[in-house]
Amino acid sequence: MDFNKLNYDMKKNKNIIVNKINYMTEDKRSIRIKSAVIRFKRGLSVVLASAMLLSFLSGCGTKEESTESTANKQELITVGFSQLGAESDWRVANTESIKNSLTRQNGFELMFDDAQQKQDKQLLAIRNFTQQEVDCIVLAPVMETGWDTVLQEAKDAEIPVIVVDRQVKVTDTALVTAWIGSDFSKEAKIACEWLKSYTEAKGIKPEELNIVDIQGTLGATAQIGRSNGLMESCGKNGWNLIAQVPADYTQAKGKEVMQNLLADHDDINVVYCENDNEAIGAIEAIEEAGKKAGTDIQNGEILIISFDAAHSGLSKVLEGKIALDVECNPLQGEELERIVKAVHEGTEYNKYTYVKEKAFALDDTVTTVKLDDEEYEITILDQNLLDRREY
Ligand code: GYE
Repeated sequence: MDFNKLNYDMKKNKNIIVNKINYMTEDKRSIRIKSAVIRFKRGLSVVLASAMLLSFLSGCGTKEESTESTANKQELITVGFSQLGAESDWRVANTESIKNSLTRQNGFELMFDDAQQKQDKQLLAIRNFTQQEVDCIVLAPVMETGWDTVLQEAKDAEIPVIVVDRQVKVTDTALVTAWIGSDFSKEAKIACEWLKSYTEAKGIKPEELNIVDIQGTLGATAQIGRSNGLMESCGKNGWNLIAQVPADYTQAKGKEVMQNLLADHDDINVVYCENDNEAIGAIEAIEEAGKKAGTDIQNGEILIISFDAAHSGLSKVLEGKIALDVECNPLQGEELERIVKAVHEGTEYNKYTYVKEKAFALDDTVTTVKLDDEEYEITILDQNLLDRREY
């Protein structure tokens, strides 16, 4: 076997592979990172070593089937996926989407770890994946900080790390190979601009709005973007922000927090829930307290804003109980698959990919909102749209 030729053919092949990303991206800075080349070199040495082994085995008259299955195994890209938990419908859909894309059929060997919303568990999972020398680590981080050491260990072991959903704050940005997720600040702006237009259209004065914010897990990018966006709008518009309480994105905590808020304040007329599960919990608390979730603030109804627009949340929109649901798209599997392959093969990909998102309401008082220079359309929900919802 001519190993020089094999080496040359593989290099040539690497250079002509073109990867196309059909997704909405904001950062057009396509990169070809060093670690991908290192991974490629590592792959190359594995192939060379196995080629030597194969030629030795075939000399010994070993059966064809066994050489074939060895080759098949080597083609699989091993991925360790540390998912932060299963706290919401969004999260379950995100896990499903990634599992459905990183399949053996698509060329992956996936190792999955659910950290039950605990960063310690995620740190452990990443260390395990690094020790097992996976080809790539995928991380959906519970919060932004605290990742430098484990990600440095992965980098030292030449393992690329792709972050999905929330972001990580690390001193060396090269610790993250790529990221896919949502623009949480933009989601908050859409929600607040809608509230501004809606209340103006109904003749409700800014100082009449008494808002409570049921926050997500503190320190998560989704929480930071959504809470900060609301605080800015309250300051700008003169709305009263009477309380901000975290509820970890779960229905049970959303309900408990809302019960306490209702006990402490009798003038709440807007509840800004940082995800659908919290909103569903809050609605339960509101109804159990004998109040009504709806849009008629002037007649005592409590207006609820939510994020995710999962099927469960949209059902509440259609019932008139969630006034606005801003979409956060969890279906990141296909894009992740493309990026993992590109990183592995050393072809081009975008470092940052933002997914596309909509916003849904039942009431058609507001059909567009203005975001800086962009006109953003509000989708008016109907049964047909709800029936077609994938998650
Ligand atoms: O909104 C929530 C989930 O980080 C975007 O986390 C994600 C959020 C999502 O648990 O439902």
